[in-house]
Amino acid sequence: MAIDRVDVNVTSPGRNFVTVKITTSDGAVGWGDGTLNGRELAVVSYLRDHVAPTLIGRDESAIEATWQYLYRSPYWRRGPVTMAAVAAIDMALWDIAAKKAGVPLYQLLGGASRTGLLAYVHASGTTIERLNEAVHGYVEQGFQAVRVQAGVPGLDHIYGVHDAAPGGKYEYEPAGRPAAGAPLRPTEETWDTRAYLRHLPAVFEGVREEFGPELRLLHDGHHRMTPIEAARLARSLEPYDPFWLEDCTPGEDQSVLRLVRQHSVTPLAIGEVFNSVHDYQTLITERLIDYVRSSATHAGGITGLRQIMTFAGIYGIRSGFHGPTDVSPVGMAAHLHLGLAIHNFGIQEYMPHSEQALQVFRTGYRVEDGLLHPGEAPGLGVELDEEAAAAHEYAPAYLPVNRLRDGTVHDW
Ligand code: CS2
Ligand code: MG
Repeated sequence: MAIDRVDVNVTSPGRNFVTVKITTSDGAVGWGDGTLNGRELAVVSYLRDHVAPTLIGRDESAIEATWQYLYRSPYWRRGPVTMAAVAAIDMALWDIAAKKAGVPLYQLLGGASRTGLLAYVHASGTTIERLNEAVHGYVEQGFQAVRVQAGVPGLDHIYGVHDAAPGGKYEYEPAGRPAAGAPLRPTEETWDTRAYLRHLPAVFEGVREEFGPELRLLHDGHHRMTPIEAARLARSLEPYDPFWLEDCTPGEDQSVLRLVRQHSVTPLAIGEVFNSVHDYQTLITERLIDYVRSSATHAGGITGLRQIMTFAGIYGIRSGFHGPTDVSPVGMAAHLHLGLAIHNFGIQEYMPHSEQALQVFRTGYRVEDGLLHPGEAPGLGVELDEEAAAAHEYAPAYLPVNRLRDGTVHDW
């Protein structure tokens, strides 16, 4: 059998998603996620103009060979656009392979290593009190791990920090759409690292006091610190037993984490902006991190992410796959199947998609007592409803720009 069609779907049920549909000559269909937040159309063009035409007629079961063909043959390797495109094709081919075998994908990846995947959810609040209210809502639902982000006195707004709406409904959407008639530009936010470093230990103290020692607490530093600032933060959080500190420095300079490690035993997680195993070489071989944050969607699909996890496993480093709402339900399913199968699973980020998105993507995965499971449907277990998707036209949206108080563009 062979690949007959490669279609690229762009839909925007509340936010943008790029989805590949591969159809084979015997009528099998597979879905893959290629969503790259704020740069979606670059991936669409890469797929439609440069990838799809080269795949027609290829054996759809040759997944590894197709991955290598897409990775090596264009000469220009890696990069987020390329690897999101490779990811979408790779997921769709794995989806087809598992559907043809009549099994959920995790069975092809080695079978289940556990009964469910420990999930962490996002709680935030402009004050510690509001944050604790949000955490309570999740604990009541049975979640055992929560990422805590809070407002900082003196800063108007911080990325990822919102108060839950009355009734506990919590919507988090990282990319912003300009108001009607406004110029198409990212919004701007102001950042002050000193104020943040002073305040964050009090946030952890406030949450620990309220919830006791058992609840796992995570925090995302969003690449905003220098190495010495990151070391200070990691050390100052130690009394509150953090599960991890994520993206404490910009990840591209791998060696800076040596300095953070010299000063702290707070576990570190990094990699949501990485797109290949090579981005992790120093981090993994020197054991500078504890958790791999990549997503299948941005790191070459199941094949790419599995390479990273095999390498990480040799060094005892575990998974913490990126699971924001900008990874579509198809990408999320890929994480659940891979996470269920690999030995070195750690934790799975779980930011539930909106009702609107879930009317377009029909999912079979579930969460029970804070544990995720991909379900038993053959393949990935997620289907795109193309008719429902067609009702939501693409609308550009951008992640914000972060500036210091004097206007200097800052990392985030
Ligand atoms: C965040 C993401 O989930 C996370 O840890 O860092 O929300 C991230 O900001 C978005 O994926 C950016 O598109
Ligand atoms: Mg993050």
